[in-house]
Amino acid sequence: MGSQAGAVSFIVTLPMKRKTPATIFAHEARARWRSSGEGIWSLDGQELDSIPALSILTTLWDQPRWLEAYHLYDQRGSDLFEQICELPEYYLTRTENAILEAHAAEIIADAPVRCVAELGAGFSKKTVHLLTEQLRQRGPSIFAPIDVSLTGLLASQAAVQKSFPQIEFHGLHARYEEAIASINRELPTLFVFLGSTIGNFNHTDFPRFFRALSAAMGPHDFLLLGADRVKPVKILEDAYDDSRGITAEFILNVFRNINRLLKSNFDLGGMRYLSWFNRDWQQIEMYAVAAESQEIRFADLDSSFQWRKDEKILVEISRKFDPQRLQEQLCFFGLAPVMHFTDANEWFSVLLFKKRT
Ligand code: AVJ
Repeated sequence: MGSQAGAVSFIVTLPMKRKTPATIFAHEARARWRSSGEGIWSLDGQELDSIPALSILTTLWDQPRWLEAYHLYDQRGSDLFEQICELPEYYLTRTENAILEAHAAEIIADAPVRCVAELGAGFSKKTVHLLTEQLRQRGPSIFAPIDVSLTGLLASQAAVQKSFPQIEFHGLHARYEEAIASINRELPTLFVFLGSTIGNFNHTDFPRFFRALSAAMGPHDFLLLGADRVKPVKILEDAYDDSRGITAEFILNVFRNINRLLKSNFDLGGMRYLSWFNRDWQQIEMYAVAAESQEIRFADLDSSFQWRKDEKILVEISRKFDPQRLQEQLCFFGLAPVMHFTDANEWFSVLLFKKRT
């Protein structure tokens, strides 16, 4: 009886499985995702935009006042960040790209997977190196970028489908942790988290993120992590205070975005940008400072605060790492170091880990 029932369900589900391209999702998770167009998936009942008000007010009322980094990336912020990546002082993007270009073949050879899942930022030159090698070494594969920006996913999709028609594209429109938890653990996957975005995570976010990631990873999964390194302070500080003032514009733009989201009245002319390397915390801290006292009102929320002259709001942190320590730390989360790649100056590290079983 048992085997007969098994045979019947096999016959029934096989054609359905063919029609559903999403072997990328774990069986239990599949029902929670709905298609938002060909190749793009959204988590059901997810209102990605309902949280900003709460998140912004909570951290602005903290002492010192601060903001979560993801508010930086509205359309203008994303454009400004693209410009930062091209700045002579901002060595991160081009250094990481050179490392990946030089070592993509080795990375892919060391990580035998069928799927590349990229956290954030969609599709760039860096990802191209990995997908090119994945296709060359393994043939048709899956690429699954995870991003809260639908625009970013659509741009990524257009680029991937054009350059890599043999790669199956599944854009996951969700927060990292929710998307990661839905990916099929039996599908060997290389999680890719580049650009030293990990540097934005504070000391609470960091363990929370790696605990969630490691718990979601299956026995055949790998993690490729890009991390900016501790180095002479002058190099670090220049990278976050460029001579053209693009970084300042990027950081202060967060208040333009908040004004739009919450109908507030931050005066961008009445503030300035300030940043430095905090040696104790090994992080660049990026602040907005009030040039004179401003009363900040949130029209729809019936609340306000006095932003005093010279008071700072911490808009972003960018932590700098020591790769050996990072490897030791990730061991505590069940991630075993496989490879470490760096540049000739040892300014940036790309680290490959395997989920320990
Ligand atoms: C996107 C978080 C990696 O920290 O270097 C660049 C953001 N902020 N310049 C970084 C950023 C100001 C960037 N990350």
